[in-house]
Amino acid sequence: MNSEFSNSNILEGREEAEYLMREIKMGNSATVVKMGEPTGDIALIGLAVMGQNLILNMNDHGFVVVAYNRTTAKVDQFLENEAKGTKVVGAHSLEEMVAKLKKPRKVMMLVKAGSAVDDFIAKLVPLLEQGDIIIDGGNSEYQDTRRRTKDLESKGLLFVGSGVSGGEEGARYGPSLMPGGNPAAWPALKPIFQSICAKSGDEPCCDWVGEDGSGHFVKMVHNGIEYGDMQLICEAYHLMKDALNMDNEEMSNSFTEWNKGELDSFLIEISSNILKYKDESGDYLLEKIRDSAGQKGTGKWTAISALEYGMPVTLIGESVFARCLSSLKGERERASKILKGPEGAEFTGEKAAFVEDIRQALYASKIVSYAQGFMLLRQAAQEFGWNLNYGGIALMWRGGCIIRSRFLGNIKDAFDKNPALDNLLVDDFFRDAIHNAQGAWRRVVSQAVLMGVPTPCFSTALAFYDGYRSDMLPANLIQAQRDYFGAHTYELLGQPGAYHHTNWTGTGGNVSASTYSA
Ligand code: NBP
Repeated sequence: MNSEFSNSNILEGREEAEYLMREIKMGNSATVVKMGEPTGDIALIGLAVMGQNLILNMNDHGFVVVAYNRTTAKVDQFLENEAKGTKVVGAHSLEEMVAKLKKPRKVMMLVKAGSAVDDFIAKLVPLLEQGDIIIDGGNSEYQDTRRRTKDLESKGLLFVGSGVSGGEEGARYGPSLMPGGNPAAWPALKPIFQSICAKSGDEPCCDWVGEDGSGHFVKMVHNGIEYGDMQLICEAYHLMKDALNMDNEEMSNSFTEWNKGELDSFLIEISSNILKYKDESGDYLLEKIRDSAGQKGTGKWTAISALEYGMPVTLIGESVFARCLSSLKGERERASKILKGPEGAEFTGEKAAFVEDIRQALYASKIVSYAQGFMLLRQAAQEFGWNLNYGGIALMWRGGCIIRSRFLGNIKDAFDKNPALDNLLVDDFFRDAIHNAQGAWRRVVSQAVLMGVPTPCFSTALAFYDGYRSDMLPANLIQAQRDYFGAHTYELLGQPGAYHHTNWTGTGGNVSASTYSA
């Protein structure tokens, strides 16, 4: 069947005409449009789960969306099913799609990250005019977004790379949106993005993030933090199960309780539900799931960026490695028959008190993780000259996305109080929170070590905290060693910037290596 003359197309044309007649009858001059003129507020390319749901969300908020997909049969399917009875307009070619858009044209892609995005951009460029906007809402790598923003700017087009978080449900009813790129695009996008996004109270969980790749960088760090949050919850579960021998109902109840306080968050809520979920045979499903974690790469990208920009984002790094270790299932099974843990280590304290200790350890570790995530954002902003609004970013994550939590409201407050805050840990609220939790945190990490229960993220967070609060670390010895074996030089306390070399053995020369810092 020639799709140009499909039933859905006729239906769509009729619905469009009826819609326009209704608008004309309403007599609202702002909404009256002439027949034949383009009516599309925005086009959306990519009719998979995210694209379809975002279109329906935009439609609910009164925007006319032109829907397009590489496999055009999906346009017809969408119009005949999910989009039936809506104002959504279909297009079967990019030319048709562009012709249906009001100016400046806004074209959003929700397609697989990578070459698909570049292919669509290449096809769109000849069809668009100066000032038109292309938005990539997929999980693209931020360096790609930097390149695309620059490239399209040279062609007079405005490019935006927007993080979209919240999965299917978020896309449908309110995602967290993190747009960055060419700032000239924001005034035209703002009314659409801020009406379809999640809200925290009355405030939209979407604001302009910053220049070129910053939107996708912020989304990447969001995903890294998500890895960290998930691993912290897993460590709490592991301790409850193996150190305290709690059953799934008890663990679920603890998580439900935790969700009423400082840890109130989407991930704690779903973990509580998962723990008590039973399958058809009446068994807890969780305990039957293979303990080998998957990953798609955004946690790894965050850890790589942390290494690249020299920021100690240790908790996200550990959470990625914890997934890697979990995936060595066969090797672990073999090792478990060879390698022993501590003999007869049993928990002898008071169970309820230790559950509360675990809650506090989780809270303190989570504060460290977010502090590290914001350190990475600050460093990237410096690296690329982005003007990031850190309080605004906390608000963007406050609702709609996977890491949404009450706690992000406290982070926003901290940056509102002091936008130039050095580190979240030194904010009064978080300083006091860590001071209150640190006794419990240390007990949990010690107990875990004694019992042989691995808690890589609780432990690394505590080690970071102890390192960050130390005015003196043993790096003086590293500097001495480097100078001893490689004449790499060292600075003296109180004299930064002046480099010295010592002939430590009396047999080396006095020539030093060129200085560098890493
Ligand atoms: P997918 O990531 O599965 O992508 C499906 C879409 O990409 C379809 O429209 C498909 O067209 C198109 N596509 C592919 Br695949 N290869 C293409 C190519 N070479 N050229 C042109 N189009 C191509 O869909 P999704 O899960 O809805 O995700 C969309 C984007 O949003 C992705 O970047 C994803 O990482 C991101 N994201 C997803 C989620 C989530 O929860 N799923 C959350 C947040 C962000 P076709 O129909 O013709 O094959």
